[in-house]
Amino acid sequence: MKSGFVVLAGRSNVGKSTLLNALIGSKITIVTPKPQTTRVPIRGILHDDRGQIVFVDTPGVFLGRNDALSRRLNKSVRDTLEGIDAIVYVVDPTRQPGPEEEMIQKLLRAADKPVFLAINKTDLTKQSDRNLDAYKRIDIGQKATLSISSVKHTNLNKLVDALFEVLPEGEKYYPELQITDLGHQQWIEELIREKVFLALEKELPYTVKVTVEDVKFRKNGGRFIEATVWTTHDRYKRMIIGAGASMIKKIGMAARKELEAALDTAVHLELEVKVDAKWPDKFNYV
Ligand SMILES: Nc1nc2c(ncn2[C@@H]2O[C@H](COP(=O)(O)OP(=O)(O)OP(=O)(O)O)[C@@H](O)[C@H]2O)c(=O)[nH]1
Ligand SMILES: [Mg+2]
Repeated sequence: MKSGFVVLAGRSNVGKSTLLNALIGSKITIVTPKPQTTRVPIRGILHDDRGQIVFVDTPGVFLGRNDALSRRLNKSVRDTLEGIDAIVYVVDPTRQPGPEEEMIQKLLRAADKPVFLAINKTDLTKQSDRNLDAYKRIDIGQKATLSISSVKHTNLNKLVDALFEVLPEGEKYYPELQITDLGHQQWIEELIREKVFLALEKELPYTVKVTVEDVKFRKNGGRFIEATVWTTHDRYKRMIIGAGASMIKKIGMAARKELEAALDTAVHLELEVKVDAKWPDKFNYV
């Protein structure tokens, strides 16, 4: 039996979370077209005849902002690289390599673990043609370079095969039926945060965190969920609520729809928007 921890690392927005979900075959971690979507390392567990791989989705390295939250997100990537067995370094050929790639490559070299370079989004041939060679030239002593598409599931089997080759023999870390370490409450918080990211423009999503205050199970099987959308300023609060509460209603509706589909039951979701200017300074990813 093989078992081990594999970290998915890379710049923001390259598709690490999409890859994690595709590898596990279930939506475990949230995905949006905006950078810094993932805020805490989230585990997805792949079970197979050969053993078990614990994949760790990490926040993307992002140098576009130098605030407390960004610094912690970047630090969390460094921390997850400790005590692991292998790394999948995910790159996105639809964008040119930038300073973030250099920073990540430095971290990966220092981690001194087996690395696989996964060139993602290869389904977007038109957009990626121009940069593909630059990514193929990357040499950080990787075991192999694979062209993949997380959306089309291209070559993901090859990636898993290659990972099993390098993982150590060992006992399972998680029971057979467990596919994530994310708790129910945190899952709901993340799902609402995804809808916030998708609905809000510009810097607004980065001022937001979500907490679930209460989940009640109703007699008929339905759920009553109370959650708070936190932001850092009163004027952001007004924008998140929107004219006639249109924005928060839109966010709530999208979140409720997905919660109902996933839980297969009626959901009553109450969202309140509150201000805590200090939350990004207090933010902790562990
Ligand atoms: N066409 C295509 N789009 C992809 C693929 N993988 C990811 N995407 C898209 O890329 C965007 C970013 O995906 P995420 O999975 O959130 O990226 P991430 O690396 O986890 O981003 P952070 O959490 O911000 O670091 C989303 O719009 C995805 O739908 C792929 O293989 N093909
Ligand atoms: Mg992510």
